[in-house]
Amino acid sequence: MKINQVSTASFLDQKPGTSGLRKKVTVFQQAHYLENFVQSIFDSLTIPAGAILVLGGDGRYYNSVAIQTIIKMAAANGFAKVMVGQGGILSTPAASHVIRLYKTFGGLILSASHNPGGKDGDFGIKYNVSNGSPASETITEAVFALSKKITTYKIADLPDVDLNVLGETQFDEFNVSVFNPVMDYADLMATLFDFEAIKSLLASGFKMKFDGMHAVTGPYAKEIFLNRLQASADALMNCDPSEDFGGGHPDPNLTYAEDLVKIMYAGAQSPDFGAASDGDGDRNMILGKGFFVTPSDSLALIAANAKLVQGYEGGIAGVARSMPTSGAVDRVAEQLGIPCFETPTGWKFFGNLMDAGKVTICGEESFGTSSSHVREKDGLWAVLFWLNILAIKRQSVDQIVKRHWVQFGRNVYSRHDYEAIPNDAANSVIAHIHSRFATLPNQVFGGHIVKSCDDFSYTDPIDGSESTKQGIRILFTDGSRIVFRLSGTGTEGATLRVYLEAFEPDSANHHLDAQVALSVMIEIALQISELKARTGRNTPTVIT
Ligand code: VG1
Ligand code: CO
Repeated sequence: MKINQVSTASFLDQKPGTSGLRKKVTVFQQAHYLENFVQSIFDSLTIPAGAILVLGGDGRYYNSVAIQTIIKMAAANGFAKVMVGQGGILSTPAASHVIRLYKTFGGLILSASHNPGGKDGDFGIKYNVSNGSPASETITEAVFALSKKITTYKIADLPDVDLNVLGETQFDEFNVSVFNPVMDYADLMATLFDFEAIKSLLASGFKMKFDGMHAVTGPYAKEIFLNRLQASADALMNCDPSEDFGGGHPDPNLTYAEDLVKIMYAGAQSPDFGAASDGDGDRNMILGKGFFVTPSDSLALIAANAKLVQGYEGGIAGVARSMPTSGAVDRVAEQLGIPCFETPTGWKFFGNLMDAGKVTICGEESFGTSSSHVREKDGLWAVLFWLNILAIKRQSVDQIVKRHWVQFGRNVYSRHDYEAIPNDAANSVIAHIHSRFATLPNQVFGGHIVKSCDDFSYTDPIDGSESTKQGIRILFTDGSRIVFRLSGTGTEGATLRVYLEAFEPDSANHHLDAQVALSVMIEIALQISELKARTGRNTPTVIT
């Protein structure tokens, strides 16, 4: 096997964000761009003899081109074997599972998640370590530092591997295995959930609709829902992956999953349960007939009902949520007498807590929920968890949520995103709020008194690493809260996220629409931030 050392010049923008490096496809298509980043990852590692690399992605445009390059670079950098999902397909949670199941060294996941795909869309790459978790900030910072001074990369002179044919190809000491990306994952789901109970729910006239959004979960959904749970074919929509996600935006929320939302809000004939997942299969949206479950409520409800589900019937050790996620799960943890951890945004902060056995279930307000069965968030897992709960409770989705609110109170919650605003404008909003930190406490806004404000920082309880500047929190004495944060996954300008939350113990008010119930909080957020004047935006791009 001939190994070439290729001279290259560094790019200065290869800084991984919340979840890996995400850029426009055209940026990744620049000569040496992908190679530089992959070599920087490999250079940050000590690769032992016999190391296996798991490789795959969400099937978006450039996926298979990148895979062929990475296979050759892995060979040149000392990996003994690359395991690649057939067709280059591997959902993010399935990749995490395969990394763990086969005790591999780690994996590269090619995805820009919920960002649009296609030639003019986004591409991305993320490194996961041997426990299946996204690399920590310590690693991603080391990779960024190396990427700024890289001068050569190593690539083996090998032919392309046919990614569509299952099986092994041997090149001297190096092996490429193309494996079925669906089966191990589906088998894992079958151990966690009562497939017989779900099967009888689906056979009882209960109607479900799952929207794969033309993204990676399609093949997984077909195997699990059609083959194993015997759902009828019309239970699935958009389950054939395409390189540009059917021209859509594979983000499962009320704005971008609008076809599913229409079906679920069509009145009496709507299905009983609707769900969708994102580009790489780690997000989920849960809907009932004419009813939207906020991700924060979904997390709380899953934790509260975990004992009903076979994989969790022994109880859960603890829960964790990202800081901007609502406090609904905190109330469940308190009642269950288990710890609840508050981490910065991004799944990489949950891995240590799970490895240490401190938490079983984790979630984020951004449509991410999962458990310690993998080290990523897991869209289909959440869908199956809901179906399992529904199969046992035999109540409607909205009944289950409303009863949960009666028991625990309702954390009314919404997130307003202002996408693709100029960086300067976004930074000026954040700087302006910072400048008010000293004077905000004790001020009264619309009857709400500011208790405190800060920039969230986190010390990992397991390894002691610190993460600062993780979002501005304005906390009020009545328990309501506003959070401002800049996105770390966008590829155009800046995205400013405003997270709004108020606690409503009184069930007489639980029927209120979140935007109505939070209207005062929304006004306060705009007033404190001067967002409209500073960004020129009068309305959010997306409300969830
Ligand atoms: C967003 C979400 C965050 C999530 C991240 C990756 O990050 O807010 O909760 O972990 O996306 O999800 P940001 O920095 O844009 O707010 V995925 O499904 O895009 O890998
Ligand atoms: Co995703």
